Amino acid sequence: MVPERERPRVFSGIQPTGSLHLGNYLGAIKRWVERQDEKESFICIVDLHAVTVYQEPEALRRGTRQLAALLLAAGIDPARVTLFVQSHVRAHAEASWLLSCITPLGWLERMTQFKAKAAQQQSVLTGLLTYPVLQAGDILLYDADEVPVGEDQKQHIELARDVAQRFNHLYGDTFVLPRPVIGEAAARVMGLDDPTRKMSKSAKARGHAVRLTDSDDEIRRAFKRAVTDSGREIAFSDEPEKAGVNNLLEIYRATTGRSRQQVLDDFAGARGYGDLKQRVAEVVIAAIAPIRRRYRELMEDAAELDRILRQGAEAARAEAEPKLVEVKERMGFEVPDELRR
Ligand code: ATP
Ligand code: LTN
Repeated sequence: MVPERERPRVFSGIQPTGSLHLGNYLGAIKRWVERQDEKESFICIVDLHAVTVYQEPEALRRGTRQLAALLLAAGIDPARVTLFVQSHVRAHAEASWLLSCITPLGWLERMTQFKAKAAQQQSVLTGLLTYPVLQAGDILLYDADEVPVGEDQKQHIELARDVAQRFNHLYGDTFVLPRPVIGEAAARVMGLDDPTRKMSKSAKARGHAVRLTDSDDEIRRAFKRAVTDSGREIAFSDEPEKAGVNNLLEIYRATTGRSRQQVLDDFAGARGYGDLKQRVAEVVIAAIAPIRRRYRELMEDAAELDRILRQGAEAARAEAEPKLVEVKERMGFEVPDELRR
């Protein structure tokens, strides 16, 4: 049955595939932190998604712990949010298989992320194609209403909704229909080296991203080198040639939480782009430096990190396992007692 809940449920995920950047922070994590009291939230480190592209085992292990520490450092509070690692909860992999059996191939072949990532590989792995089905399972197992993500994930959340609808139609009302919740500011932070491409963990070019673990000087340097244009006008704009300046203003707006007009007022007396870049760098440093410091402390305390992740996995299983039993029963599987809680 689809439950009625007082507090809407939020679910979101992030891959342990490299250092977090400003796009991940402004587009997703900062908003998860800001809303952790309003909603009942589940935040998942999606290691099963990460292996859709080969991960060196030691790097995956390290990346998973680093990501957990960074999320905590950024303000995710394990007393208020269920923070857990996807592979610690077996129901995710199992839900993915069941849902793949009701998902038309054509829906997956149409996904723009699949098309873009597949184009970069010589041999395309099956998991890269079925990635959004695993993601649908993540969300649907927790009856999540809202999925706060960056703009790039909108299509995947809509697919999860379509899969839920199809399941409900075939087997009766089982899943809540989720919707993407995309921030108004910084929904798509662009690369500093190329403001026509989204800032991404997997892009390795120097000066592309600002990482949450970068030093103050590295951040200053990255902004100093940021690509702009040959003009002087500091304004929000959709024009492709103004994409660099627009990106800097968006970063400033999302970091400070100020309105477009306030941002323009702040820069009314600015002396050209050099001044703009420097001031954007300073607000970003003010936001990131404390995260970097807390991250270092958390990485020192392995036992505490283990405790938090164990507690998160236990709380997640308590939700996901009964839901999976319900799904299997609806589909006609015999569910033995030992698989029930
Ligand atoms: P990759 O480039 O390796 O695919 P990624 O940088 O996109 O990784 P994810 O783990 O896929 O990172 O995304 C985590 C969250 O960050 C998602 O909600 C995603 O929408 C958001 N996000 C990622 N990049 C940006 C960006 N440039 N601007 C805004 N939000 C972003
Ligand atoms: N595909 C997402 C990560 C992700 C996710 C999820 C996001 C996996 N499962 C469930 C929201 C809800 C990404 O790459 N950002």
